[in-house]
Amino acid sequence: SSVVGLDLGLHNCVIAAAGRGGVDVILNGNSNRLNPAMVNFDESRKMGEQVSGSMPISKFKTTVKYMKRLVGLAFDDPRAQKEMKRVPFECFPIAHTTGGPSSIAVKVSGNDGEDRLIPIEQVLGMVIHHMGMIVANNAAAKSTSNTKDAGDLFPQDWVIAIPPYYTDGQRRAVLNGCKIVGIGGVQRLMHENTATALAYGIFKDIRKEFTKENPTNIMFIDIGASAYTVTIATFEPGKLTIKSVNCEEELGGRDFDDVIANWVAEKFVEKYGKKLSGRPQDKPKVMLKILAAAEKAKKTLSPKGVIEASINLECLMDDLDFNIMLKADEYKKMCAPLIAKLEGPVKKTLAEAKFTCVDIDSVEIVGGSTRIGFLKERLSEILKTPTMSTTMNADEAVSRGAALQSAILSPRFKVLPYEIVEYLPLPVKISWDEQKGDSGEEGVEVEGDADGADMPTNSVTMFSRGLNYPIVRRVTLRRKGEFNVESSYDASASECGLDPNAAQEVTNWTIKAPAGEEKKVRVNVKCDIHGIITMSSAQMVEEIEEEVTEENKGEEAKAEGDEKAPEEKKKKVKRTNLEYTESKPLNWSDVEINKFNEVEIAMRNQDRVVQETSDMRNELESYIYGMRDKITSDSQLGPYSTQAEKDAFSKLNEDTENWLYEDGFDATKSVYGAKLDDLKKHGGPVEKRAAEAAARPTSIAALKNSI
Ligand code: ATP
Ligand code: K
Ligand code: MG
Repeated sequence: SSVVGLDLGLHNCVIAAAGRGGVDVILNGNSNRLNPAMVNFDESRKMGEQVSGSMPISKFKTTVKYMKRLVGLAFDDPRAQKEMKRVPFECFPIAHTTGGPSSIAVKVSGNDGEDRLIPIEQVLGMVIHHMGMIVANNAAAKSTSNTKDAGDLFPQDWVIAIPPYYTDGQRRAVLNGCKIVGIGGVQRLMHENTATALAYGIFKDIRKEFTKENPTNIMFIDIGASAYTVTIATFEPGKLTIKSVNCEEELGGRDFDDVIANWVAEKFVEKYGKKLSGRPQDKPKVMLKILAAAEKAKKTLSPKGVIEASINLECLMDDLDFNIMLKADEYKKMCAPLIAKLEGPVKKTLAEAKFTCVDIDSVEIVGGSTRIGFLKERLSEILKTPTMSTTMNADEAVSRGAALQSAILSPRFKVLPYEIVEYLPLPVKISWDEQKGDSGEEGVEVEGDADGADMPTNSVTMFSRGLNYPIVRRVTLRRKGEFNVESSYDASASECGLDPNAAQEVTNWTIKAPAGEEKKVRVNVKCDIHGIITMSSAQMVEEIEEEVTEENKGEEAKAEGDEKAPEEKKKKVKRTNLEYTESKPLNWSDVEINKFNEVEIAMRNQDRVVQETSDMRNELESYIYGMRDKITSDSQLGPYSTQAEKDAFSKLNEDTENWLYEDGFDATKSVYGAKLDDLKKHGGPVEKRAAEAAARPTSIAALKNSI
């Protein structure tokens, strides 16, 4: 199927496809649903579950992860700096041709031997593309026509789930990552929590489980690898409304791993202190080994009733082994500061929805870390409800919901209409150059219910927290010549841990009004379907006393916004679109995106060469093994060649086998192909004779039957 939804997790990516039979999570080549969000840039590129076993530890310098928390941030951003401390590979600043703050990049070595920086968005894009290939390969394997190339089955319509806390810059970064790898069909960046709500509601809606009189209120709780999200959604027939959502970006599975890992490191030092050549904390590989063991112990301790977990680390450091028991109650005690973070978002979300616990019909939990027993217990306490409901599959809900949204939006699908009322988490302010004449109502008019009451005259909170989107709003200014309008986050966004003054979050538009007399200019700003703030249009509005012609009417209807045409008799409103340019720090230009795309295509070709070489090598190897005994065996090829032929074939077969493990270990595809052809020159004719002989008795039997 070509309509997909992607859960782009910090640790795990899950992809679901919409088809005639409903929505299915697509299994990767190893028949698993969860795909590690990692790319290894060693000799050849490996992605998702190809980065397996101990590779993330043994090759930590070339294994890139945590893209979700690095894209769209300036290198110097405190959030980025914090995240970079968590990753064992090196990050570099990468400049933009337009100047401004640098983005984040990683270094990879190309097959030309040159090192180059690639932006972290591109690495995110690689994972997204890899997920698309899982769907394509799956479809190719199922396809009955064997002419289908997996590439032709690459998904066309995408909905990609993102955290609601993502800023404008982070949202743009995901789309840029997609563009770099050549994915154009992103219909929507959808909030993960909204995807979960849709996955929960749509089938119940079809079964008519919701009523208009008595809407159903559900609280969704997602605890993943990095973040904790609390949402309240209300369901009525044909419609879901996000009432409120709050996130704690610093609470997820990895924080529990850290707690255990730090404890292990301390105990290790306690035991071996003087013998150690340094602190385990300062050795990435040692810490990564401890972290892997910590995650394992954490999972062991999740179910209620388990009292301890053993942690066994062989040759951890300086050839010393380390084995220790972690008691469940001690673990819980160590996690107290993390557990304490659960309450805030629940309270805030209830308050914003104007609900109390009793209004909530059910609490649904998703995300890998909701398996931690004491988190469920604490949530039950906070919510005064004995059970957390697990109606949905904890790992699949987000991808399924995204695939459903993709089907709703896709022209390729006929789905019953379903309304989703979104909730914009971060309030957006629009401001403009001050200019003489801005005083009072005449200079500035803000339409819609934008909240401009107690704002300075040159700015307004245009998109407030909780607004549904996509939506267009506008401000009307009197202007001549060039002027600037800016979007940025409102000061109250700092409550969500965001620096509203961060340069990278500001989008600037330069609008070109005609010189001369001041004119009324309508600046239409859009919060688009992805939650990205863009300029919809800037229009000069003139009142002209003129007959209204049919042609003019058409123009009128095309104008954007939700305004009604002013009803003035014989006065015609003329709107002229003005030119404008947009500038946004960290947003790559088309030229830059094309340049990265070229690098991407080269890497992909290189991957293909590596794959085809390994396939050819395998083919040669299995031919050699297949023939080894067959050549001489009396029950197989033996009777169909002379002794001289047998000797020659056997010798070449043996020589090729030896070559394969010595000089031929690293050969090219064409060399392997040539070796295979040489062998087949011997094997082919013999096999043909054998096949003819095998066919003879049946032909005679068939002949007899037909007489
Ligand atoms: P995020 O939503 O924060 O971006 P994600 O979607 O990648 O992250 P999930 O796939 O929902 O995260 O969950 C992964 C996390 O769940 C990991 O930290 C993992 O250790 C944890 N996890 C998985 N199974 C268990 C378990 N049985 N007990 C405790 N934790 C678990
Ligand atoms: K996930
Ligand atoms: Mg998740």
